[in-house]
Amino acid sequence: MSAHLTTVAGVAVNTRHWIGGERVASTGTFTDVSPIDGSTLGEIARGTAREAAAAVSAAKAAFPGWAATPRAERARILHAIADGVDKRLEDLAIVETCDNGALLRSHRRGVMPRVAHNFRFFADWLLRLDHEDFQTRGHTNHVSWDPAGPCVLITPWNAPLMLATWKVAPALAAGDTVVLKPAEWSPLTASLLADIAAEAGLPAGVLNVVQGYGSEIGDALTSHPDVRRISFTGSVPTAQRIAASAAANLTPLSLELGGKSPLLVFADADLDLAVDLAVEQYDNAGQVCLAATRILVEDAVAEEFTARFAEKAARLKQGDPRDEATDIGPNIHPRQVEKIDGFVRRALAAGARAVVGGHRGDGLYYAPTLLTDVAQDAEIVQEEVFGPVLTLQTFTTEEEAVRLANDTRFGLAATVATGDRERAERVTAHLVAGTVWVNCFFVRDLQAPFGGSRQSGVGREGGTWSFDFYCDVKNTVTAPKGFKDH
Ligand code: TXE
Repeated sequence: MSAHLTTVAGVAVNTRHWIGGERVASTGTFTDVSPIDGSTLGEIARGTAREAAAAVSAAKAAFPGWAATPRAERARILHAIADGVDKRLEDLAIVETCDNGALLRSHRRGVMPRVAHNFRFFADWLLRLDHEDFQTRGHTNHVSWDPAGPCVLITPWNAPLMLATWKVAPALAAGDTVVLKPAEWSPLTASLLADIAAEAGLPAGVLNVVQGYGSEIGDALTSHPDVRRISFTGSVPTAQRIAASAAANLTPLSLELGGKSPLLVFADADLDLAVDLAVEQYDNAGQVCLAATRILVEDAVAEEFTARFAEKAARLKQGDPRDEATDIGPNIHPRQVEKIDGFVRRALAAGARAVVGGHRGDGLYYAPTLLTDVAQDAEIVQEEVFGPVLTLQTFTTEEEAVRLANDTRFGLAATVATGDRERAERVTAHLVAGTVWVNCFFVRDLQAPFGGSRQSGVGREGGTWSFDFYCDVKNTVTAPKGFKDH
């Protein structure tokens, strides 16, 4: 096997960057390790400012051609990419599972079909995108959605290809060109995407993929004057660094950051449903930005809720994510497990009680954990853990529930479990969150706006909101006079 290919579960993956339609090496590499068993998956090109500049330059060179490509043709190529994702669904699913430890069954049945859908959805939306012209004192206003230019897309490891394509698809649909920088803990499926896009006929330089540590290659991408948009999903401190770096050129930013979302359980709720919603928060070993990690339960049902929750959580099967029967896989990285455990240790030392779990398991597995007896201002209630760790607090009134729910620096999502429709309307009206679910969780249409309030983010993604971001929206006002043919 050639030095720039690695084989993961029988699938060949190129470990180099993809720049201007060529595979490009760096002088250095970094080791990509599987969270399942610590095995080495590959030596990946370790990007530097040099490859960052080359990728932006390739994206800049490809931009005029792609921007001028008729919409129908752009849409056709995006559909071909979606077909390519479908064709390689099994490869993508197993490689992603080996790389980030999330469940193979979710990748097969939920995540990878959704990746294909990302391309189809934005291709179709592109063809519908147009404002009606309107008149102002006989003058015609024509609003157009012009491609903006090269975009830098920086993505995390918790749902690597899903979150990358959520940005790549609308950017390409808009007529922009892309430099994608996947997370160093899960670099592989982005490389497969480059292969799929090339096979689908995407011209060279329209999609570029650079690998490496954010701390080493990030700044050269985000401070580059030829970059017209930066979209980032990740942590608040990294977002702050990116915003500072982008400030030099005032490059527009879309930031999708962390959360500490609440699940409000009222005494009038269907308790079975509420327990199901709460246990669902352990999905992806708790590495979900939207996860409702703060469970707020009305006093009257707190005891019963907690008992039912503990019973259901005990039935979750933790183990190898490649096994179809597994419910919870490992966390991504030793550093992340240390971080999770640190949060739990400090919470227990401060007087919290572990009703469920509260300790590490073997390797990178962390026991699903529920902590009670936590104060509202405690670190464990205020900070994102990004592991299978939930807290439970109680409330007596609706006002108190809303106050607790809103009392963090985040505002990504909130979930309400109640049997009373009027209460649902009252409570949801007061919640500070980009997405609010009532008696459900994680139902997400690509047409809907997605993003966070407060420190959970800047901007919204999805449907029109994505095109608003990736396009330069232009209004052309034409007078009814002055033309020779008038
Ligand atoms: O994230 P980073 P980390 C949260 C979660 C987690 C914590 C730390 O709480 O525990 O963040 O995770 C790139 N310039 N979320 O440290 O650093 C990096 O290479 C440009 C929530 O892994 O934000 C990767 O591609 N880029 C979240 C990406 O940023 C830089 C998902 C995300 O990594 C960079 C992930 C720089 N200076 C973590 N430094 C969510 N919202 O879903 C790093 N990167």
